[in-house]
Amino acid sequence: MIFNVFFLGNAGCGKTRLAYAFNKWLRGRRFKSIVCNLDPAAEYFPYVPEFDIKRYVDARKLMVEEGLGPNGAILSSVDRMHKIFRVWFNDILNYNDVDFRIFDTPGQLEILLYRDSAISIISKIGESGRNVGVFLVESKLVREPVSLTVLLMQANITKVRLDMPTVLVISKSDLKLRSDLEMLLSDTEYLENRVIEEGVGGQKSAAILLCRALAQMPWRQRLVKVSSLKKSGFKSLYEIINEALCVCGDLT
Ligand SMILES: Nc1nc2c(ncn2[C@@H]2O[C@H](COP(=O)(O)OP(=O)(O)O)[C@@H](O)[C@H]2O)c(=O)[nH]1
Ligand SMILES: [Mg+2]
Repeated sequence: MIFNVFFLGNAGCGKTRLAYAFNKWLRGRRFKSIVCNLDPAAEYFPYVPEFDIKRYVDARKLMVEEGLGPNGAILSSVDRMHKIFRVWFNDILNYNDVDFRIFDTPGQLEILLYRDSAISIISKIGESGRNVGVFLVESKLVREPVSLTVLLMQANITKVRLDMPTVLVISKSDLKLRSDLEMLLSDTEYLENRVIEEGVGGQKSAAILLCRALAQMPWRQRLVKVSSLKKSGFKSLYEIINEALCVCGDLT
């Protein structure tokens, strides 16, 4: 069974670097793995992906051809990717003896969340293997409890929209982390108390309500931290991906 691993998260959270570094790590452990770029607007890769959607749909070219702005071109690209799915997906299917396909996704997470064509692409890919999402949360955005609360909510929304098992992973862990991060992630009451103590202004009361909603849908998983820079945490990432797809479903 092939694992389709989707790296998800906000622009700049480290998806592209991790796709490259994790792929290399997997290969070093004798797994067969490929990287597939699904970002039609990707400008630069630290690697040459085995599959690049830009060979079929290139947002920059669409800007010129259709007289669109950058955002319009990305939206139009995703719709086009959906329309010609079979054409490009065959290229990926040609790598039929792999264990992992790593999908690097568009910088703008909202395209995946709110565009039906993007959701449909992910679901069609899932017919060829087992989909798992890795939602990356950047270390510097989790130093402050209100920001962490919002990101946790976003991770939940992503899981609901994309309808696949999803794990939460802290990226860029070589940068400073809060010492109570594990508690913040595993105990919503503790998170709420930190929001009350550390939050400011009007956002605080709304964040408290979000914490209470999160208490109904907590991330029951252990803390996984990765750094593409230091090449650390990849074994934990590999293990949690496996566990997310295992029938037992226990990620603690
Ligand atoms: N310190 C540190 N920086 C990183 C790491 N991974 C990525 N970055 C930096 O974060 C920025 C965005 O990374 P990128 O992989 O392009 O993010 P993406 O937009 O999610 O694909 C780049 O400047 C990277 O060099 C990491 O593990 N540690
Ligand atoms: Mg990227």
